[in-house]
Amino acid sequence: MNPEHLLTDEQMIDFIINGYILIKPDFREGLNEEVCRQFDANGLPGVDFENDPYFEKIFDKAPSLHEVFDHPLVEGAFTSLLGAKRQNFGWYCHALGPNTGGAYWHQDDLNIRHHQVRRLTVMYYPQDVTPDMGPTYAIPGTHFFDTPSDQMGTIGNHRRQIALTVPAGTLAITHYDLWHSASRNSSDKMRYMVKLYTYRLEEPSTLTWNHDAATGDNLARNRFTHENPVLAPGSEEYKLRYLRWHAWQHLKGDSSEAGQVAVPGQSQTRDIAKIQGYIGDPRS
Ligand SMILES: O=C(O)CCC(=O)C(=O)O
Ligand SMILES: [Fe+2]
Repeated sequence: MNPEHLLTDEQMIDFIINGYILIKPDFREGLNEEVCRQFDANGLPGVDFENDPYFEKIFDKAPSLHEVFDHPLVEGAFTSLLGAKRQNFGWYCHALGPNTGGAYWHQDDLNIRHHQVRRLTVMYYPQDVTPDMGPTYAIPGTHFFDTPSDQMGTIGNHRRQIALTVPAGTLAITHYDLWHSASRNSSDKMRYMVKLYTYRLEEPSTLTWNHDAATGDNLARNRFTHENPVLAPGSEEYKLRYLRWHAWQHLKGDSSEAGQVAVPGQSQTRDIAKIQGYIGDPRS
């Protein structure tokens, strides 16, 4: 793997804080349009759990997707976040027809959540997504919340929600647990989004991104302390700071550094003194 294709500390920290990054590789001219044309012409794969449990037949319908997901920057981002050994566990095309679709906040799958970077949901948009085309919405920072699904479904607009109105060829690489929502396509165009689920097969033991040992930890510490994308109140913010730091240490292959606070539902011990030391405002 050419190190130039790996993510930087800034991008890794963005991912930990916000629960997503956007990348836009320099795909060859016409590749995005080709993917759309292939879906237009061939339709979507049918559901066949027995023979195609991960829905890989999507590649029969749109073979050009190979080129998208084999791009070195895509590979580099996946390697940075999940290490070299990964397993893909689902491929989907979300084709949202004109005047269809609705919105509700959710986290995918069962409520078995991880604050560490273990699973990704990757969303590739082969078209420019305009506000009327049913962009995916997300709320930065919500990947740390293990939220009862029935309660999330009752939440309407959130003051920090973002619409992924992105240019063609963008991939949103998101933490699997990020709150997100489809939205209504009120345009007269089909909106395509190709989604991949993928997870790490090995615990981190070596650095897998472009980490700068001289500056990385300080940058992480400062940003984890001061950024608050979801506008969590103080009583929640300190938890996020801890979880971010723990996720960072986990990626660095050294979870012991973070202190051993118990995360609800997990069997870790608690070292409050160390954590309080960390969450103290470094400006004071
Ligand atoms: O269609 C979208 O924009 C989002 C769909 C969704 O919730 C998902 O892919 O999990
Ligand atoms: Fe979803």
